[in-house]
Amino acid sequence: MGGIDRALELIRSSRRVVVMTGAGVSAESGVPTFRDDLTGYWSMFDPNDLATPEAFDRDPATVSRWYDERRQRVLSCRPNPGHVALAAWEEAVVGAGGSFVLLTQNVDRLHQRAGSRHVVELHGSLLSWRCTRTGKVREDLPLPLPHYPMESEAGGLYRPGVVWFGEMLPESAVARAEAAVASCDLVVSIGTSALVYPAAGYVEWAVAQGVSSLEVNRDPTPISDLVDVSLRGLAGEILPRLGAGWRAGTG
Ligand code: BV8
Repeated sequence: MGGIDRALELIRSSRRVVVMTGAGVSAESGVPTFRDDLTGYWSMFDPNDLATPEAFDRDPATVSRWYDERRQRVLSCRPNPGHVALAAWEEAVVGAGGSFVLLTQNVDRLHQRAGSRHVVELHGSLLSWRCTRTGKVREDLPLPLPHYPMESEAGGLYRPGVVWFGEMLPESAVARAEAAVASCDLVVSIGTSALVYPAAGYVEWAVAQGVSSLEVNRDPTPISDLVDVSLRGLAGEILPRLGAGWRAGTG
């Protein structure tokens, strides 16, 4: 039986779904990924230069500009068929009395713009900026920022509202992710290199619990041999096929 058919079998018999997405699910929307040679952000910058609290302390202007440019870019991108298929899948599962939690490492908000409602942003969002003095979060800062870095009303600076390397994930996100993984009957990893923790650990934990597991990714990853079915290909092409087959199965 082909991979898609086996994947559909797992999907049709699931009622408590956890999906984990990474940059690959937004690639077809024009949002560069992190570790792909051609488009990866990291190929243009050294992550230690930009995605760490030390980098912001050392050079807040450069880091603020990089994140503001990414914020402007994602606001000009649109959800792709992969995002839309995930939102439709969630609606169908929840409508049938099941549960569906979308854990995302992405900071682009495209899942929410596609209609996904049960989204847990493990690494924050490019649209959020947080005051370094008060911790107050704002999503309404001018686009682009008037200057880099932007001072806050409290006399601090506005830093990107994302989780940097070496920073803890938001407690609320961790709590929601752990609760979802502990009670799921299907875990699906989509468009992620499965290298960043603790996000990658949630999928490994679910697999270790023995729940059904599926991966949709363009390239092989460290979990490709761990999951029940690993589909090689583009999220924007495979997810709509899974969605159509799943809906047919529930007819
Ligand atoms: C933490 C937000 C506890 C910012 C990101 C040393 C010191 C400190 C920490 C560590 C350390 N060593 C290890 C760690 C832990 C570290 C970690 O895991 N490092 C890895 C690299 C080894 N983790 C952390 O630091 C986390 N915090 O551990 O706190 C702690 C506290 C103090 C001290 C120690 C520990 C915080 C991690 C969060 C970091 N923030 N982003 C920003 O966006 O700038 S991570 C960043 O990577 C993005 O969020 C991204 O989502 C994430 C993962 O990348 P992917 O999404 O998977 O993207 P990638 O490009 O890698 O892969 C894309 C995939 O898609 C590819 O496989 C490709 O084949 C596929 N693809 C491409 N196109 C398509 C496709 N698939 C389908 N369709 C397509 N069209």
